[in-house]
Amino acid sequence: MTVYPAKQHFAAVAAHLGASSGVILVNGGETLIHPDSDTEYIFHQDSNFYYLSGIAEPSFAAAYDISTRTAILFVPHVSADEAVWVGVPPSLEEYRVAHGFDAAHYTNEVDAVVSSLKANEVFKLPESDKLRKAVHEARVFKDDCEIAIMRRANQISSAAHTTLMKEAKLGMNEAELRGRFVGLVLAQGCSYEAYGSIVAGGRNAAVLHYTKNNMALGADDVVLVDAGGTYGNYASDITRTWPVGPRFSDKAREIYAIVLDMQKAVISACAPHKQWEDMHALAARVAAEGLLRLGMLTGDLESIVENFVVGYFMPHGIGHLIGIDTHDVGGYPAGTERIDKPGLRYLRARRELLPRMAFTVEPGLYFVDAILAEAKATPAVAQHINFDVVASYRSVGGVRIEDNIVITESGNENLTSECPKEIADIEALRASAYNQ
Ligand SMILES: [Mn+2]
Repeated sequence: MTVYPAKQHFAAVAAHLGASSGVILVNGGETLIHPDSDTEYIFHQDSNFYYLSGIAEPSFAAAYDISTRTAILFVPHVSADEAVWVGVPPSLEEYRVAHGFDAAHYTNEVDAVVSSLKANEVFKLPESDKLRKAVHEARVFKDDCEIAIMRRANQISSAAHTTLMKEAKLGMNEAELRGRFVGLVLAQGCSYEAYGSIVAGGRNAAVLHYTKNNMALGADDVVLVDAGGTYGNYASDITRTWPVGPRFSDKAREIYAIVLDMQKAVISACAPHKQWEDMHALAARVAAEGLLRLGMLTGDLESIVENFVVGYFMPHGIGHLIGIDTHDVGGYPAGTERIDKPGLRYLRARRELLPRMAFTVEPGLYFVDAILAEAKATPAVAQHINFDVVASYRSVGGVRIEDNIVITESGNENLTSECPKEIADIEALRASAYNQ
């Protein structure tokens, strides 16, 4: 069994802290109880603590002596009474070895052990902003072990998406698809869905964070499925959009083809030293070219780009960092501001792409009535939009295609390459759903 490289992660954090001595002390998450009940919320480990310990259970702590590079794990004591309910836990030594620590103690010894280290400074979470920034920066760069876990999270989630495409039929409820997806990823070892899945048929896809997931799928609809499993505490975040029937309608196919072009252009461009906001701009340019061909946009391409017209059809950013959290930390390093322009305003990262960063690439085009009304009321934007043509595509709702990539020395690795997205592959799967 591979040991999660918690100790190397402490060393990476110490390097980002720029400290040659002192102690890092972090507490894990605690179990939360629903108000006035004895029912627990499903436990999610504190992400910073998981990164530094590889421990997914509640009530632990961990410390690291920077100068001696000693990692110490603190384990909650389980009484004989409690063991009746939760089982007999591993011993201190078993925990120490399994998680690659140098020493292990019970949590009631934290203060005594830390003071015995006679540190000139104790950096502690959640109190120390300096430590938090260092942990976040370390988490941006995934090591081989983390990338291997993320590969598996994405394989499992890709397979589940493929199964939905193979099985879903007209008249099924969005809830059935969500339930099937969650069942498939749990059966393959995921601990939970990485975020509230979005299963949005037809016009529901025009609600960006649609989570009702409770309507029947209609014959002419495309369905947008944004779902991923969390495996080994690392998230997967995949979106596929496909026809409920065996084939895309002409209108849906045209929009899908443009979104696929946007995504391929961005994935081809993602490489060290590119800027993430430039990836967003590239997607917007490819979309503008495609929508010009459809006659949905009119006029000069450069003017369309300068007026952020595509931002009214893709109101979200091109993607985000991903890791332990779906929207992972570190998107805006200190001193980086958001860009207040349509589409760019919600960009979840602004930074230079470097090897070992993991991103989602998730272009989309949507027909959101409220945003289109705003476009109509903005002359510099409205001059470039043929609203009659827009109306003829309104029933498509929205299309998004989302993959997960890791930046490499020479470009990137697509972790979701096993999840079909070519029109011919999707239609073959959809046809097979109706030929059983
Ligand atoms: Mn995403």
